[in-house]
This record gives sequence, C-alpha cells and structure tokens, in this order.
Amino acid sequence: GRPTLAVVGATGAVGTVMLEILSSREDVWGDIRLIASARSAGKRLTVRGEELEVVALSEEAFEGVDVAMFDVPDEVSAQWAPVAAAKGAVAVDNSGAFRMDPDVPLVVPEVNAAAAKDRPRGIISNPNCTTLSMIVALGALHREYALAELVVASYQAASGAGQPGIDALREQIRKVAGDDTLGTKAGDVRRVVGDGGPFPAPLALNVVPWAGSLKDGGWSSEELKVRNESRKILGLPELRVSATCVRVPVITTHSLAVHAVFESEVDQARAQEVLAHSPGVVLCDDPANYEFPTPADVVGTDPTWVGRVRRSLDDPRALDLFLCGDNLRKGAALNTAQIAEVVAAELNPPRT
Ligand code: 2RA
Repeated sequence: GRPTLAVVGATGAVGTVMLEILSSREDVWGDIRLIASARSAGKRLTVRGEELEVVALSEEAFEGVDVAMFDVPDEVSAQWAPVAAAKGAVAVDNSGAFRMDPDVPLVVPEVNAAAAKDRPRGIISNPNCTTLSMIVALGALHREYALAELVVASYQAASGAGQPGIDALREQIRKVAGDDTLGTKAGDVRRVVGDGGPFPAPLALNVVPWAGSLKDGGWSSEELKVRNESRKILGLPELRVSATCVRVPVITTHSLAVHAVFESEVDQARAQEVLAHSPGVVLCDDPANYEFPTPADVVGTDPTWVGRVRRSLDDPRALDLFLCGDNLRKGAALNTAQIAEVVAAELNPPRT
C-alpha cells in the first residue's frame, strides 16, 4: 500500500509550509504522522484537510513509518534521524547534520535524483536553503557549458533563521515604522531596534553581511555550505566557489547575484533558452520592461526564478545572473517533499 510518512518538526517555519505542500501536491502518502518536541505535542494541525494531533518525538513515534522528514535543528537530527533509520524508515533530513557525510547523498531531484538510491545510512540530506535557491538553474547551465567557477553574493531572508527570524524582523519593522528621521545618522536604527535578536545587527532598514557561525579564515558557515554543497550536488569536488552571504530585510525568499564561469564560451540567448526550458526554473528576464525576479513577486511559488542573464563583458566564458527562490519552499520543504516522493515511488512503484 501507500507508504506512511512522518513529519518531524511539524510546528516550525518549514514544518508549517510542509503541511501546506503535502496538502497541495499529488498525494502519494498513506498515513501521515506529525511529530514535534514534547512542548508541541498535543497541538492539532491540519494536513490534507484532516486535523491530526502532534505526537512527541520518541523511538515509538517511528513505528511503522516508511519515510521520515526532519525539519529540526542539527543536534536533533543528529540524534533522531539514525533512530528513524534503525526503525526501518528512510530519513530525509533538512538539517546540516549529515550533508557532507560521504555515506549520505545530498539530493536535488532536478539535478541528481539518482543519487537518492545510494543511501547506506538510510539517510538522505536536503541542501541548505541558500544553495537550493540557485542550484537548479546552475545545474541546467552546467549541463550546457560545464561549470568551472562560481562567485556569488546572497541576499537572504529573515525566515532562513526560522520562525524566530520572522518574528524578530516583524518586530524591528514595527519599531522603525513611522519615524522619518531613522536611517539618517550612524547608530540611530540600532538605538531604536536594540540588538538584532537572532541577527548580529539590526535587520530593519539595514543589510547584515553574516549568516551562521564563524569558520577559519573569516568565512561564515553559510558561505562554506554554499561552496561544499554545490560541489557535492554537481559532482564537482574541485569547483572554485567564493560566496558572501548577506541577510536583508525580506521575510521570505532568498536571492543571489551569481558570476558563473564555464569551461566553454557562453551565449546570452542560448543561456536564456536553456533556463527557460529547464524543469523547476522560470526565466523572467526583460529588463526593458523592468521584468526580473524580486522576492516580493516570487515568495509562495515553487520554481527558481532567473533574470538579468548577461554574458560577462570581460570574459566570453562567464555569465552574470540574478536568482530568487522561496527559501521555505524549494529552499526547504518542497525539495524535502520531492526527495520523499522519489523514495515513495521506489517503495511503492506506480502500476503501469
Ligand atoms: C539561513 N540558510 O538562511 C540558513 C539556514 N536556513 O539562515
């Protein structure tokens, strides 16, 4: 019969979007079980039009589960995804705990769906939302031109830091609203907003060049994730990648400015055509009519949106482009759901 699905972390920012996605995609699941921390157990949430009670995370909660999606912090996944796998479930994990484990595939179905089959630990990882917001489009260009180097700057939304990030930005916006003097003197926003909450500086009326934790050489963990995960997904362990990750006062949808260098010469019109015909990508590229993707237009949608596609003026092998992707949908819940569907089709092949 149809496989049983568990959603672990059902009450978080990504979990909430996951329930919407499960309610709107073609339904491949039998029972769905909602799991969260003991604090959220007993809450009632709606999925597929049906109200379900959230159960507390425990070994027994995975009894009879075929696929378990995890949208929880790294340390919770590190402990519990192996428990789910030991109970016989395939764990699809959206934390950073296993992404670089050589025995855990890192999967984006439009780019490397076949990798999902080779999962010796019974765990499949879902990439970081920043990597995911660009990789479907870059995978398509890589197939055409062979990628050699990426230089990217991100413009990341507050919800990348979960519900606390959303709540903090909304509160900061309330604090600065209506005061026409703010943003004209050094430190005035900081005085009104206070510290940034989950962000290392105020985010309202500001941009903050930081996401994640400090790593060697001054790099942030987020910047290393973009580099390491892009290499693993594209199967290019030597790919040159430089990333600067920046938080901007947007609630949801990450954007990236990308300078991509290829092995062969590129052509603007051909690159646009490749992108326009790639599943999961929408080309929105008519600057004469001010058509380009922006987070305000992209949020709530599934694809990766690409615009501003230009051939570099100084390098015939390089393209410059701008991308937007909803970090809670393709950046998290949607890609996890797509991976889970790949596994479901394998467990319960459609009849032909
Ligand atoms: C962020 N990508 O945007 C990180 C974690 N979700 O904060």
